[in-house]
Amino acid sequence: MGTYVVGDIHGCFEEWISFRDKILDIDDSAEFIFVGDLIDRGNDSLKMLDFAMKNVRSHGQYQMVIGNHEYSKLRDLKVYSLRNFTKESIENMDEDSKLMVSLLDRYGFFGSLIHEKITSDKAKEIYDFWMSLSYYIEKKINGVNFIIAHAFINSYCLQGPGVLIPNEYLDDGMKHDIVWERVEPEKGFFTLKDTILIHGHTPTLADSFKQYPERYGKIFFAENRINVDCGIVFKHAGFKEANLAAIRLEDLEEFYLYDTPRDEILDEAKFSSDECKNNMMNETEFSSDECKNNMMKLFAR
Ligand SMILES: [Mn+2]
Repeated sequence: MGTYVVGDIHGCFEEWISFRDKILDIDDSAEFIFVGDLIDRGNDSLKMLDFAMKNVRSHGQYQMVIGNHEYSKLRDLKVYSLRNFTKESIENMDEDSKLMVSLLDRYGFFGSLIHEKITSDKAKEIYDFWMSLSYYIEKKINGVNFIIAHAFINSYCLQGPGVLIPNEYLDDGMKHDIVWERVEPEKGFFTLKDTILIHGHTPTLADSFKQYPERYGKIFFAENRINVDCGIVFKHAGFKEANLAAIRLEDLEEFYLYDTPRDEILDEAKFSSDECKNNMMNETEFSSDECKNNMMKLFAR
């Protein structure tokens, strides 16, 4: 039985179900932990949200930490839940009011609440679900300490050496930064040096990853940090390398929805010659694969 930490899904519900079934085929008691950002950008945010609300439990087969796309909607969702919207009142809403609600966020989430006639009572359930989520989950597996969070956890979230402030005592600034922070691809998880941080948030399709073509669109290992966001939703925007990925905590085995051979991807001339030149001039010492090998040694201790 394995623990699979799954990258950002962003409304790609069908891809998620295919990926889950692919993993369950080889491990029928698999446990899944989402790194957050289940909604927005993709077409099926509400379906994905519905799946999460039905299945995610704090110690269940499906677990989850909150992402910035959930976090940033909390306040407006609370307002929505207090407006006493019913199916009837939404049906009778004038177009201007619908537009005002749909403009609450730039990804169309609130627009789809109106479109699907989501009542205030239902919105309150969504709000309560998101409020119940942790900002980080700690796991100790085979003697290795893991922390799962959406983006990063800075040192000011420590309450003492090697000890993070418990979820319920994090302040709003800390919560904001845990779901939003972006650090350079190579940076380790300096906050807790003896712990591996597993996170999403910055797809490994981002420009900053182009200098590591062998890991472009794949799970990225940096010292004691693992980025599992392979940007599945950007498949719909023409990124051939976009993928849905999970890492198995028991042995750091990588799992992908699409097992595209690397040569095929790299042959696509994704990288301009200018970029190639920059890469050659960089002559960086950094190797993500070497980072992975070093992390694997932790299991042998
Ligand atoms: Mn994010």
